[in-house]
Amino acid sequence: MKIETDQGIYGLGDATLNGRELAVESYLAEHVLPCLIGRDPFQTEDIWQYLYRGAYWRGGPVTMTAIGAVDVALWDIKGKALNTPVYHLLGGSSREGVLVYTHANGADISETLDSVRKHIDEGYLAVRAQSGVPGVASSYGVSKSGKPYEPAQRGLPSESLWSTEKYLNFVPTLFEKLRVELGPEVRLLHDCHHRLTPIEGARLGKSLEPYHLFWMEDPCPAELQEGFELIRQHTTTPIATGEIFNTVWDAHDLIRNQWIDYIRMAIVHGGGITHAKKTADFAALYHVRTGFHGATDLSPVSMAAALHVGMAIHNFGIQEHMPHSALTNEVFPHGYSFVNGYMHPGDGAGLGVNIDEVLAAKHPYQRAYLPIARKLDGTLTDW
Ligand code: CS2
Ligand code: MG
Repeated sequence: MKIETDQGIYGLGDATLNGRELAVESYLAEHVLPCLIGRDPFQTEDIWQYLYRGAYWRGGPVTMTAIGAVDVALWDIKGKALNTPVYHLLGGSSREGVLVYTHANGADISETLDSVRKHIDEGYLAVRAQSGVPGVASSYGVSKSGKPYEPAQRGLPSESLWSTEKYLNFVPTLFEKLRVELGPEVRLLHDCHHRLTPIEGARLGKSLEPYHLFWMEDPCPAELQEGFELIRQHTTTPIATGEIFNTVWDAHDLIRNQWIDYIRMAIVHGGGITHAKKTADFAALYHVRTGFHGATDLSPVSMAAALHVGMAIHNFGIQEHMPHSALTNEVFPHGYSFVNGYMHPGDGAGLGVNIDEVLAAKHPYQRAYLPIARKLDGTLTDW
């Protein structure tokens, strides 16, 4: 999304919501943008409160992604108007660079090991490992086409089958092999993608303790925040959750009870930089660090915003980095960079990202859906 000022400065925001993009576009075009005409773009706090409280119907992914898009664009404008990178406005640089992790996956343990090794050779110090599970036709996070993993597909939602039992028996063997082959240094992460019950998450966390994961992500759906207390009672494997959260209230109990170690709420889906900073500051009181979502369904605008916040806040943990395609990077030229496992947002004014609207127009939106998942007996479950 692009917001233009009458001074000729424009800011970019990211309004993507994988599989529900048009809902956000309509919310912005029909309900939000008319209210922005004539406002002072420097008033990020008042505009955030206006869009959040003024809507009456508050929260949720569509609303908060729309607010996030506006907010990020306004911070971009602010930085450009002051000729300074956004992170300077958030506290300046608290670190040399932003530690990132990327995604490795394979059809089996051997392929996954090769994929982790490839990313280590590329310079990553932290790698998420997802593998095909024997007896499960298509496991989460495993590319089917040999191309980088991207879950959304054209046409109606595809259906995949899932077996928690096979998964729980398999995953410890994956990380045992990775540790034996790669040693203790590389930070290994794993995403359960909301598929377990709390006690199953506790079992998995306990079984992974010998392999010292950097984190076990989304062990179970987080609507029931106290479900994470049960996991916490059984395992020291660090826990990350929150990529589908939209406000700090979705994580309030998780954070204040220290039931998690990393909060993943994406800047774009969590109300933008204004709310991400407040959420991070609240999390800092409870030793909870950030691990913002950064999959390829979030644009380079989102990536840049996450890097600016990651540079400035004290309780930064790690940043997800699934590199975008060459075409996406061509549409969104940017100043951020990756060197030896760390990223830096660059020191250009604002976010340091631009958009080639002519090139973008050559790739019109095509509706795509995230898959759904069913257990082997056909019961619908969390994808
Ligand atoms: C995943 C995401 O990156 C992650 O941790 O959970 O890839 C998620 O599946 C997608 O963002 C969904 O659009
Ligand atoms: Mg995830």
